[in-house]
Amino acid sequence: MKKVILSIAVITAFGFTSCKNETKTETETTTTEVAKEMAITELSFGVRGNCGMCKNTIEKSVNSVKGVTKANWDVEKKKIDVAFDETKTNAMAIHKAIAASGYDTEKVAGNEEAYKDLPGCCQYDHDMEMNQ
Ligand SMILES: [Cu+2]
Repeated sequence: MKKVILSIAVITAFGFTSCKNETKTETETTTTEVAKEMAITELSFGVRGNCGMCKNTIEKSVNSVKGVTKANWDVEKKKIDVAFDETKTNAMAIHKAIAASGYDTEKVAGNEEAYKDLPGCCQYDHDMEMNQ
């Protein structure tokens, strides 16, 4: 009878130990998975435009791109400063969004239909110097 009790005690002890080990391993795995970082990239490039209304339209089009965290177009320099999460979007997607709203960027020409729909004061000169 004593032998039986002893072996039960030994089995229980082993059971406890293996249980504890499993829990520890799981915790370590979870901690590793949480460690992910955002990759914010800042960029400036030329965009043609005339006035404050252009600024609104250009910045609105950039902010509509998912992953963009900053958009600031300079009316004097004809240049935009943007910041975006590299894991969600890229520079070309931002150039294309601006072009779709009717404005020329250094890399993509503005959509002509959208340009025609811009208010008269916003129909900038296509030969205008960018990134001054
Ligand atoms: Cu304008």
